[in-house]
Amino acid sequence: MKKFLVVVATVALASPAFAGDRRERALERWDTNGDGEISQQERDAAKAEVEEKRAAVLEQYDENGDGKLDREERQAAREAGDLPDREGRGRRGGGRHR
Ligand SMILES: [Ca+2]
Ligand SMILES: [Ca+2]
Repeated sequence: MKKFLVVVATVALASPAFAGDRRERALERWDTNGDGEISQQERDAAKAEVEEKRAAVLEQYDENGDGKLDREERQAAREAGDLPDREGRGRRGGGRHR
């Protein structure tokens, strides 16, 4: 089963829909040693960075203190440029729920 997932991920990354911008930008941003691949370590670092940013944004924009950003709060953050557009749109296959 795990192997199946790896195959799917590989195919997805290799397909034109995924091969372009997104992957390149991920590499540009997170491939810190420049070997053209995101290693587990780099992935962890990326995840930590994203989490940290998310936590900071949350802290700043969670007006009603419920621990998450509702639509209005998220919009405020986005308008201020503190929330990347692609976040909160569920484009990462529901990855925003963690
Ligand atoms: Ca690397
Ligand atoms: Ca809130």
